[in-house]
Amino acid sequence: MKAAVVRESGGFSVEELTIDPPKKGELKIRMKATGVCHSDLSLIEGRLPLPLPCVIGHEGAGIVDEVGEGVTRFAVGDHVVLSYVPACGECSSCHNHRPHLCTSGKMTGKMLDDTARVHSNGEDINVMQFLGCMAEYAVIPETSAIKIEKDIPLDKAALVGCAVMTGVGAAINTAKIEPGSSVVVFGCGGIGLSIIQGAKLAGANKIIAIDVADNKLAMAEHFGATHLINSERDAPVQKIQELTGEGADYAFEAVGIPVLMEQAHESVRRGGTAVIVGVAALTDTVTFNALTLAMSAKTLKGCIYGDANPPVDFPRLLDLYKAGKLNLDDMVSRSYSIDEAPQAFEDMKNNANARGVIVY
Ligand code: CXF
Ligand code: ZN
Repeated sequence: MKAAVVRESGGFSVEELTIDPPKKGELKIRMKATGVCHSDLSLIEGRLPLPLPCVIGHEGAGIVDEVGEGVTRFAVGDHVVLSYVPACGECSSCHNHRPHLCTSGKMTGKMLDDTARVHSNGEDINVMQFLGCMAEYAVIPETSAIKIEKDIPLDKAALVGCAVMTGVGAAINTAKIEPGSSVVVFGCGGIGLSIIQGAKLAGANKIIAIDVADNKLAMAEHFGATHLINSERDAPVQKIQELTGEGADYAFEAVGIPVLMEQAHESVRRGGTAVIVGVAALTDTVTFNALTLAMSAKTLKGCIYGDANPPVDFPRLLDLYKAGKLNLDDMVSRSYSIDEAPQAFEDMKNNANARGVIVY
């Protein structure tokens, strides 16, 4: 099969690899679509420390091609969206309906039994997040698959596996935005645009989008932003104060840049909530004024995977899509073949797409 592989930090290439059949409790998925996410780029550029060589891709949808021993919940031909956190079902996070926080799967690039399914001339190749789904096939734990209805286009469904779940979930599950709220979103990539959609769904009144790229701001407006700030032209915190009076009710950082995290915290009113969604580098730190932290009574929340409960939330988001309330169609602004994956990442670096998607 063809797959996008990082062998040394700084680049990747599309290679011909072999993949084993699924073992006990695993599925082999024929991939139909894989979203191109900044976290893939972080892995390529070495900011996300995962053992190499590694197949990238963690936002995908496909069709079950083969089921491993003991699998009863899936059959060949089922359509699935992949979750990038396999949930064990037994730890306290899973028991507390917070499977996105399950840590049973270690980030070694191997499968849950600590062995590899993907190989290159006998050499083991790791996979990102138990998926490595920027490839024609992926063997994954069955707990990483969520069955979906067959009438949903898989290139749209794929986005629910990361960007859309993370962004809409940050707005609805993490922040629990109330109708009439004022909301600020720093960064209008796939996640930021999904936060905007989530804020709109939640009935926010003002949705202020911030980015350095005017075409991203135009996309933000298309998905529901009511006010746009180009942070290269205007000082965002000051502008937000002008637009909201005392600061926003909610601010979201969706880039992974420390200074934007500080600005998000500064942008909310006393008692407001700043949610950090962007994935920064392991070595980054943020600074907050120690007195203001207490005196402003603001809530600062981290958010991973939009506080998703994938078996419940993925179908819920796709129902909203089918009802015309969540716009996934315009989120996919360009499709690429797997051979065009390098171009897809170049386009992402140039802010060209809402989301680029590899299709097979
Ligand atoms: C990331 C979080 C860190 C591991 C890879 C996936 N989430 C979104 O892109
Ligand atoms: Zn992602």
